[in-house]
Amino acid sequence: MNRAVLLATRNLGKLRELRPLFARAGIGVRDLMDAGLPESSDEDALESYSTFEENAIAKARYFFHLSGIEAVADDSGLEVAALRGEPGVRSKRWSGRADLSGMALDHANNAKLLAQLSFSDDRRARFVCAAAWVDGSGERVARGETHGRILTQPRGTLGFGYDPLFESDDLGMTFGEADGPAKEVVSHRGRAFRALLAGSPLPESGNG
Ligand code: ITT
Repeated sequence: MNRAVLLATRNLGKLRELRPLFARAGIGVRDLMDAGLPESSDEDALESYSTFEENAIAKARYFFHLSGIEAVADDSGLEVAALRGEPGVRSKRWSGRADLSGMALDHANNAKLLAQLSFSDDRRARFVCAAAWVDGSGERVARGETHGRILTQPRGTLGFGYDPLFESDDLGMTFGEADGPAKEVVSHRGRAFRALLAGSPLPESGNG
């Protein structure tokens, strides 16, 4: 029987990045809609912890118990040095605009970031991702980070979230300018999931 892991995220940007990563690892995936799990208000309470790791485990655990399918989840965000690590685990809802979603929400968050840094010369920031895997045999979590600086204007239309404002130290361009494969090599998400998969009992083929 083919094994498929549940990619437990509602974020389409994350899904776009995770599908090729799992495909290259030879692991079949299903997303939450494939698995017949439409969004529910119970999910609002999942990310209530102060660390990325605890939130990622909470998401993966919730969806594993709900579906019975081994589940991976990611909790991620931006930590800005001059803002003492904000927005951190609050990155998604930082703007306070509960009425917005998708690109409109990203836009509001980016506008707040530019406003908060408008008088700051220190533009250093890092993205952090905790990637969690929960199945019947236990729970694992791995972290990835990537460093860069926040520009004064967005550049590029690729990616999602804070990508157009984040100039990667590794790439010398913003994550909004980098295509998926280029971003994945150095990104917090690429690093976290590669570390997670390196520690996994992997897939059914037994070739690796
Ligand atoms: P799920 O919980 O359903 O996975 P989410 O968008 O709620 O989706 P998070 O709680 O982990 O995910 O919030 C992450 C936020 O951090 C995300 O909405 C972006 O604003 C930002 N973020 C995380 N990774 C990013 C990336 O690679 N590029 C740009 N912004 C990112």
